[in-house]
Amino acid sequence: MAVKTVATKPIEGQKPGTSGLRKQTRVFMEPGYLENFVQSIFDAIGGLQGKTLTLGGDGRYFNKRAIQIILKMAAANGAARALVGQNGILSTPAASAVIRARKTDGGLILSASHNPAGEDGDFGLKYNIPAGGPAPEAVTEAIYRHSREIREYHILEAADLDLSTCREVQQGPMTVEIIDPVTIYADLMRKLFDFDAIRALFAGGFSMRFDAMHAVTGPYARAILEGELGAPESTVINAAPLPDFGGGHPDPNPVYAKPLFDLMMGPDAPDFGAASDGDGDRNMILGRGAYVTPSDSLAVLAANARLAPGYAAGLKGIARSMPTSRAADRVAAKLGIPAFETPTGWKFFGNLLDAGKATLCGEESAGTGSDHVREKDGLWAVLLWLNIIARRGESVQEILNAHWADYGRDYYSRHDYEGVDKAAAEALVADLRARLTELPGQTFAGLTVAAADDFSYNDPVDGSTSSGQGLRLFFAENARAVLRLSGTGTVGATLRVYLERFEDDPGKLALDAQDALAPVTAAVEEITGLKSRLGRDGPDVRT
Ligand code: G16
Repeated sequence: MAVKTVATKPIEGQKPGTSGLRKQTRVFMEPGYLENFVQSIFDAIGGLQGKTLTLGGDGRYFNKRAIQIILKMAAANGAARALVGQNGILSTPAASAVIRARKTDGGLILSASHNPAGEDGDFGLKYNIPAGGPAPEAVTEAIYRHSREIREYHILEAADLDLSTCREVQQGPMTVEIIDPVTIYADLMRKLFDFDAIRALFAGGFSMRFDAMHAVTGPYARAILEGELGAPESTVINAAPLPDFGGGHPDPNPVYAKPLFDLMMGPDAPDFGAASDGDGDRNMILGRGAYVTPSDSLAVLAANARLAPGYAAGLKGIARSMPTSRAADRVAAKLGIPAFETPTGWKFFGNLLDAGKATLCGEESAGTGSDHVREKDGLWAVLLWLNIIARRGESVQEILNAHWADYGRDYYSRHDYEGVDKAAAEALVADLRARLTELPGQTFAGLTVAAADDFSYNDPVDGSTSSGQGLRLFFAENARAVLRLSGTGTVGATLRVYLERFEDDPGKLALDAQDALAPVTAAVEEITGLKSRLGRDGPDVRT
C-alpha cells in the first residue's frame, strides 16, 4: 500500500473555536478541507510516528466517511495504532475515558456537539490531548498556524475498513483496534456511583424518562440505565442514533428538548427526566414540575457529591466558567474548598483537574463533569443525580428547595440571539467594551452598575493569560449580567446574554426565573439597546 503525498494550499478559516473546528457539513466535505485540518493537527503535535490515537464521533452525517479518511492519514503519517469506536462511534466523554484508560497519545473526536446534523447541518473535529481533554489554546493556535502554512498532506492509498465488528485489523502498517464504544465508559461509571442504591430506586417503582435526542447517548443510556440499573425499557426514548439526529437540534434545553420538558411539567410526569446532546457531553435535569438550571445543578451536585462512592472522600475544589452562576461558589465556601472561575470552554478546566485543584466542574451551557475524565459528561451528571436522589430519598424539587433554603437562590437564565448579523453583533460588543469604564455609578432600569470589566483569566497552573473572555456588568443589587459572542456557531453570530440575581429572602425563593430576572434584562436592554441593534424582538432561546 502506497503513501500518497498530496500537494495542497492553506484554506481560510481553519481556526478552532470554543471547542474544535465547527463548520457546515458541506464545508467539511469540500475537497481537501478535512485533510488539510487533520494534517495540521498531526503536524502541530509533532507528528504521529509510532503513536496511538483514539478515534470516534457522534455518528452524525459524514462521520463514517471522515473516519476512513483520518485512519488512512494516520497510517500514512506513521501512527502505530488507532483505537476506533465500533462503527466509528464514541461519545465525547467516552472518547476521553478511552484516551485515559488506554493511555493513548490523545485522540480525534468528530462532532459538532449540539449543532444540528446532516448534509445541511454542521460537522466538527477536535483534537484531545493525552490527558483526555480538549487541546488547550497553545495547541489550537499551533494547529491554526499549521493550517495557514500547509503545503501537503499524506494519505494511504487503501480500501476502507469494515468498522462494524470489534476486532483488530490492519490499515497498512497501522493496527486498528475496533472497540465497543460503551465498555470502558460503563466500567468507569460503575466505580463512581452506588449502582446498588440506584437499582433499588428503580426496583421500588421510581420512574424516569431519558431523551437521547436520536444522538450518540442512546446506546450508553440503554446499556447503563435499562441494562444494568433495571430501569424499565421505555425509559430511554429516541435511543437510536441517526445521522441527522432525526432532523432535530440535539441541545438539551427547554426549547430544543421541548417534548421532554412539557412531559415533565404536565400531569403524567415521571419522577425524573433527563436529556443529553449530540455527542453526549451536555445534560438537562428535570424533576416532576421542576427544571434544574445547569448552574444550580453544579451547585447541588457539589453539595451532595459525598453521597457517591467516587466522591466520598470529598472535593478538592469546584470550578465553573465565568458566565455560570455563582451558586457553586457558595457551596465551595461552605465546604471550605477553593472555587475557580474560568473562561467559557471545557479546555480551561483541564489544568485545574490535572493539578488536583478541582474535582467538579460545570458550565451554564448544560455541562457538568469531574476529574473522572477531561470532558463534561451528560450521563455522568444523570447518574450522580440518581445516586443523590436514591440516597436522600427526596424528589428533585425537594432537593432544590432544601438547597435554596440553605444557600439562597441564584436566579439564572441565558438569553441567546442566534444567527444575527455578525457585524452588528460585533459592533454591539465593541461599543459596550468601550463604555465599560464609564458605567459604574450609573443606574439603568433601577439597577446601579457597581463594576464592569472584560473578563481575563490567569491560569493558576501554567500562568497563561486568556483575555477578552466576556463583558461583565455587576450591579449593586446583587445581580450580574454577562455578554459574549458564542465561539461554536457556524452561521452569522450568536450573542449570549447571561443574567443572574441572588435572592435569600425565604419568601422569594419560588419565583418564576424570568420574572425574578426582569430588572436585569431591562437594565441590559437599556445599556445596550440590543433588540433594535440586532433587529430582534427577543431571544431565540431562554435557558
Ligand atoms: C462547547 C464547549 C463548552 C462551552 C459551549 C458553549 O460545548 O465545550 O465549554 O460552554 O461550547 O460555547 P459558546 O458559548 O462559545 O457557544 P459543546 O457541548 O458545544 O462542545
